[in-house]
Amino acid sequence: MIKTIQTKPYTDQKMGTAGLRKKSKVVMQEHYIENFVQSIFNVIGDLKGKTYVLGGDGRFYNDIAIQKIIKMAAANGVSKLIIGQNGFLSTPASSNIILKNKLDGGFVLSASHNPGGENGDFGIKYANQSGGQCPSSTSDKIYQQTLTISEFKIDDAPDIDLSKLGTQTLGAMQIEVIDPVKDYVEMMERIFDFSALKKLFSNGFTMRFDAMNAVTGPYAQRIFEDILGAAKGSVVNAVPLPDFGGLHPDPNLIYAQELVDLMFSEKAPDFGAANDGDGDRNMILGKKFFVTPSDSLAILTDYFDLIPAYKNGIFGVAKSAATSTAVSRVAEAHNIGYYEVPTGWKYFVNLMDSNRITFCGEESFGTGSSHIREKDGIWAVLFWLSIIAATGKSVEEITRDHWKKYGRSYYMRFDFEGIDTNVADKLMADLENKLPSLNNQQFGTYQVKEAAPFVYHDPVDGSDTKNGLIVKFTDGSRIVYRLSGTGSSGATLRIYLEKYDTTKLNENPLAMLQNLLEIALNIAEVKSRTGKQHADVIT
Ligand code: G16
Repeated sequence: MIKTIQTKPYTDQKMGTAGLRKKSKVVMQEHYIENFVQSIFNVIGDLKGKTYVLGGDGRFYNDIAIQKIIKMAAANGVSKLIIGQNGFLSTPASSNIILKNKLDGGFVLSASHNPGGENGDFGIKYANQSGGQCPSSTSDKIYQQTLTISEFKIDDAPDIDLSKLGTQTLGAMQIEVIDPVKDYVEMMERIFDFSALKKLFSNGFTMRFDAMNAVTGPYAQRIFEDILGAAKGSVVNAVPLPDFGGLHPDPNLIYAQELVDLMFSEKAPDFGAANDGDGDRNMILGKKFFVTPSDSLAILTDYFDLIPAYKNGIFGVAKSAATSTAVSRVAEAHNIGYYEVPTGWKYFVNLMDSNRITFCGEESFGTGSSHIREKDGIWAVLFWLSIIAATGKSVEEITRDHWKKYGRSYYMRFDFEGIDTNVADKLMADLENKLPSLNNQQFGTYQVKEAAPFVYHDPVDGSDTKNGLIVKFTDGSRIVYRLSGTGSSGATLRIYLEKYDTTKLNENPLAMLQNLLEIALNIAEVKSRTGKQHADVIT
């Protein structure tokens, strides 16, 4: 029976960089999910004939939220839902299902790399028919709906059994429960040369993949161990758990501690990688060696012709403004298109759809290609393994060769977390006002070339987006300031530093960037305004 339930609006349902992200306890409030989902349905309008994919990273509340969405979809007239078995689907797998089946969109229940559990975070990413997350023009409309919503529709049915594969119905709506891994594996087999990768492992190559108790465990075990022949146990933390077993599934040097410790020990395997909660982020490590995501994007782009799916050429490459400029030099060398967009994978979608780019990536441990419209953690790992298989070189050798060829962008990010939002907003506003006065100023050996907000004009839909403040110096060094859009409470100030060098290739990044860091902190008055003497997280 379809019920119409009265509700009151929440005022905090604005999507951030990637969907809605909140503390689990916020999302557990009465009608919170219902309000948000009904607002999306209201903006879409007529749902008759429409099919959506639905799944999540298995975090706490995934099981409850998914049942609510199923019953609301049925009550609102959706024709069909395709759902990952037991409610699991990684973000890249979900994007693939949308594109492969030409669906109208989908929902991924995840707060990505944020911790899970009752005291952790929960989130919903909403994708449209592009396979990527909806553009800001749509999320703005959804936010307006959430502010005025007064009722939602829901089917009063018992919970749907999502453990069995196959088709069932709820009222007039079809529900197809699918293997969350199968289509994704088939896609990877089409992109990469699996026989070359099998040979790599049969020759004794060793790896450790840390799924961080999140969604990629089953994908990674199937691909790396079952199909490619990596030793059993190469994939660790492989069972998705509601609280990620207490891990913070953010694949970086701080949170992927277990993997980092192993890779920097004498027992390190040849290769190490980790993915985040919903499987779109990746970290790449060699023996005692870390590859920055910015370098990773540049290196993958340089080796595009080793991969069967790209060997006939790629259109171009894009990065977020905060990401280092390493890939720009590769784009120039290969004479391919090069774009800089605001932070947020959704800004790459138009460039991919219009064949302007094939590859894209971000400093925040995201790399991907136009095979889908989300970043893809396992894709990045398979790409690296393919380069290793083809060149016979280690991760470190591949990266050092790259620096020799193109020079090195020393790059680091400093995060100041848990700042009062008013303090953070004021810091950014005052800094923006100050930028014009910085032009041509000298700071030690650094001279400012240009200081301005980053404004992106989308060449496809003509929209303009302002995101972050950039100070560029005459030697090519850069400071980028922006506030994170993925947190669930308070504000996080991110400061990104880059210094390019063609001769000093083996220095300590922190030593290379120390002066720039002091300049960045002083310009923005970070210490006096936030009370913080040091960054909370450095990557
Ligand atoms: C999301 C977006 C990315 C973005 C990242 C960091 O990633 O999809 O495009 O780079 O957030 O955003 P922020 O710096 O605003 O916190 P994910 O993996 O969280 O979906």
